[in-house]
Amino acid sequence: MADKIVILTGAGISAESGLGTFRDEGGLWAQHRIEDVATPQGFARDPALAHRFYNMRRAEAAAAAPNAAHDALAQLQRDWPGEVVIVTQNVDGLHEKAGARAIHMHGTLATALCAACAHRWDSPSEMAPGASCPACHAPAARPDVVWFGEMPYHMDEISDHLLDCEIFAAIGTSGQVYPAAGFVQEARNSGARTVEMNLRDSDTSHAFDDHLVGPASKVVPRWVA
Ligand code: BV8
Repeated sequence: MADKIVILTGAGISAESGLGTFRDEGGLWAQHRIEDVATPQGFARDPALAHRFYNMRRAEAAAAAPNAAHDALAQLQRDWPGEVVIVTQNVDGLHEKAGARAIHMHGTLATALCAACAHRWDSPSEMAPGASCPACHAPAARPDVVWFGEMPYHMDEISDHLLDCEIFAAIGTSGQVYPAAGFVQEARNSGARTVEMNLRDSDTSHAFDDHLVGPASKVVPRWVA
């Protein structure tokens, strides 16, 4: 039986597609306060500011193309004889653009969410405060992304995958945001071999068996080959 592979991706896999990361030099969190744009409290306080932040990121993601790292993971999902599960913290949709399937634990810019009835629909390119839900008509539309203090999506499914994988890879993530940063330890506890692919050490590098250092567009295709 071929090994089951679980791959966690973060903003670094999309950096070479031109999308900003969060914590690198000049990253998104250097330009915007997390408290203002990526928390429920910030959204309640100033929804126009939060919508501007996500409208900008939605436009950039729509214009971005997958890079060789996304393509290599899509090819791995097609060619590997065992199961390949991609869990992404990214909301940019580039895994799908490359033809891969991914579990979006932090949501996605492509859908809007009704905070009143939890209805989801294809997000307009620009969202504005007070936009109403097409299902319940409450003025409660918000970006369908998981903010700090909110429970990431699909956690039970992800935990099940981590319990029975033989290989766990983390690509382009700083290992600073939980619960994603804790996945490597869950995989190790299940006996998986773990590999980190990043430009530099992350906060969880100590927990990985192997390290492939370099840009994702170079390192990931080599790992997949
Ligand atoms: C929750 C929104 C609980 C969407 C984001 C312990 C356990 C559980 C929770 C916590 C905990 N300790 C603290 C918490 C709370 C908090 C947290 O983790 N805080 C941190 C800051 C300490 N976690 C939460 O609030 C989470 N929720 O736990 O809820 C709960 C329980 C019950 C009921 C209700 C709630 C929610 C976390 C999700 C927050 N949402 N974003 C969006 O705007 O995109 S987080 C944000 O950070 C993004 O989603 C992003 O994906 C994520 C992680 O960042 P990275 O992807 O790693 O990006 P980063 O810039 O940091 O790093 C880039 C990396 O790439 C670097 O390492 C760099 O070297 C590398 N790189 C760069 N270029 C390249 C490259 N690598 C390769 N090639 C390149 N070219």
